[in-house]
Amino acid sequence: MPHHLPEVASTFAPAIDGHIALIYVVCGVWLAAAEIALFWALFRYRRGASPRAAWMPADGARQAAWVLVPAAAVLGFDLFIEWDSARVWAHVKERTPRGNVEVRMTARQFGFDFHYPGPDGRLGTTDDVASRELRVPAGRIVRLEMESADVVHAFYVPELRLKQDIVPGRRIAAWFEPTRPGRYTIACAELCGVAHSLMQAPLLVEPVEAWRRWATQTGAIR
Ligand SMILES: [Cu+2]
Repeated sequence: MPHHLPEVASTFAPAIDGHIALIYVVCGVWLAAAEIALFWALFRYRRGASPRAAWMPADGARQAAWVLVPAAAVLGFDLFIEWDSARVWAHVKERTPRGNVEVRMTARQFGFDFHYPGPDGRLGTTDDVASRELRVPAGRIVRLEMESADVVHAFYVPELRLKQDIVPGRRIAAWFEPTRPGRYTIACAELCGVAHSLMQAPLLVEPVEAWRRWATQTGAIR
């Protein structure tokens, strides 16, 4: 895994890192090949080592192949990256699984509020339990229902490799399965006003038992 990326704390993070690595490798190989060819040509055809340049027509299939074959190869690699990207995207964004824990999150200038279903087990009812931090159990699927109270915000936790815009007037679902207990920072990743850079909330990932104790004590879940 590329070591310059933040620590990995969700089940789909390795797939996203793998996709980034694939882009590095494909682009890196082409960059190296192009630079090697360039410097080879500079050296091979340096002044004094080769005959004088002369104009020649280049309208045959053989000459066109010099352009068309590399272009087709680049297109092929591009489609391969697209295919891998679509695969990862579908896993992270399109197939939202049912959550073991469901939380409603409201973004507003300049913070995030969280609501747990409460004793009746249903979101959007009067017994919902409010929280200023997102507390979730490790190894369980968390499903977020996200809303904005004012402008466009974005939920972003680099360690989860999860970023999702939150658009006023829409309820947008996102999911993740945290793998590693710890304290992380939820940041807003959409310029949303003067205090945008201060818009944060804590994400606390706890071992299942510790989380369950908190959840039953506060009545956050049934
Ligand atoms: Cu914001």
